[in-house]
Amino acid sequence: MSEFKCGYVAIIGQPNVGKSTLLNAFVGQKLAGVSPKPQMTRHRILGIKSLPVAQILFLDTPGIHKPHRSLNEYMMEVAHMVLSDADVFIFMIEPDPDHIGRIAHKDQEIFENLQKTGRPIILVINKADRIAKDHLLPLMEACGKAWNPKVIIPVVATQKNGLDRVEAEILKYLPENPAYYPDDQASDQNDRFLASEIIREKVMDLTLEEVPYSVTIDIEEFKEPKEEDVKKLIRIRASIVCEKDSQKAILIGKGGQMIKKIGAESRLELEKELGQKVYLELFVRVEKDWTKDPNRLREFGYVVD
Ligand SMILES: Nc1nc2c(ncn2[C@@H]2O[C@H](COP(=O)(O)OP(=O)(O)OP(=O)(O)O)[C@@H](O)[C@H]2O)c(=O)[nH]1
Ligand SMILES: [Mg+2]
Repeated sequence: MSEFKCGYVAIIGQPNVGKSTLLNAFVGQKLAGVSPKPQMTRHRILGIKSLPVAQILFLDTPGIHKPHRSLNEYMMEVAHMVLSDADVFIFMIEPDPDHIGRIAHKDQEIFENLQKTGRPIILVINKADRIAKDHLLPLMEACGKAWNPKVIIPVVATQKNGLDRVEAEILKYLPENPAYYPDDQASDQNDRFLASEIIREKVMDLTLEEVPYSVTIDIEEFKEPKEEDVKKLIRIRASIVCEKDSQKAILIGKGGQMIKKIGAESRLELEKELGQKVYLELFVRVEKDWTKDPNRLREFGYVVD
């Protein structure tokens, strides 16, 4: 009989390819924020999938991009740290409908960095629904020729298509180890983090240009309901922290419309994910240029440990 397996599988790729969507799909619950805009994920996010024969520890990472301020440097440090922690890589790319069968230069760079680690790479082409089937083949051929990966698996993460194949492939390379976590645990993050991730996701969706990239969420209070509380409300007080007064004005909106919308959408999703009623109090606060200030970054939890 083969031994139990457990190990870390890092999901690596350019911003916006669908890494967090895949993580959430594998674990079957929302752990990471997902956005149509790039650079949603800022931290390493662990998703635990327990099976009878193995425990797969997925690590979602910030999309690989060129840093241009301290916050982005932090994000790239996280991605690089995960490179050294992982036993197996899922290297995720997405097809470019305008350049059939062409590998992006940035993907070539990422692949070369992964290859240097000497660990197994499972190549996943996500968003296979975005192109015609006969356009997928030239890309698979180009990847096979350029990278000679162990396997190439087209998936549609939003529809959970192709995930079984990816899982079967992971199990081939996962090291023999006892489970690191209890089998009913889905992550090492708490509900406070989930709250900040969901609120920031709504800011990403509802605001434009530089605003989403200038925002962090400060959860000032997160109170579970007390025994005697008949309504069983989770009370959350949070601030959307931005960098400039002009951004604050946008986040509040005319007559407070924007912050109301962010609050209402966040509350609905929080209630769904936490399975409880939520009372959410939301504020906007300016902390000048916090994304460029290492001390402020640390205060807001952007710390590499
Ligand atoms: N059509 C299609 N869209 C997808 C698929 N997977 C993800 N998306 C969308 O792609 C966008 C980016 O998804 P994310 O999961 O946030 O991407 P990410 O790689 O984690 O992005 P960063 O955190 O910014 O690096 C979202 O709008 C998703 O809904 C897919 O299989 N098909
Ligand atoms: Mg992400």
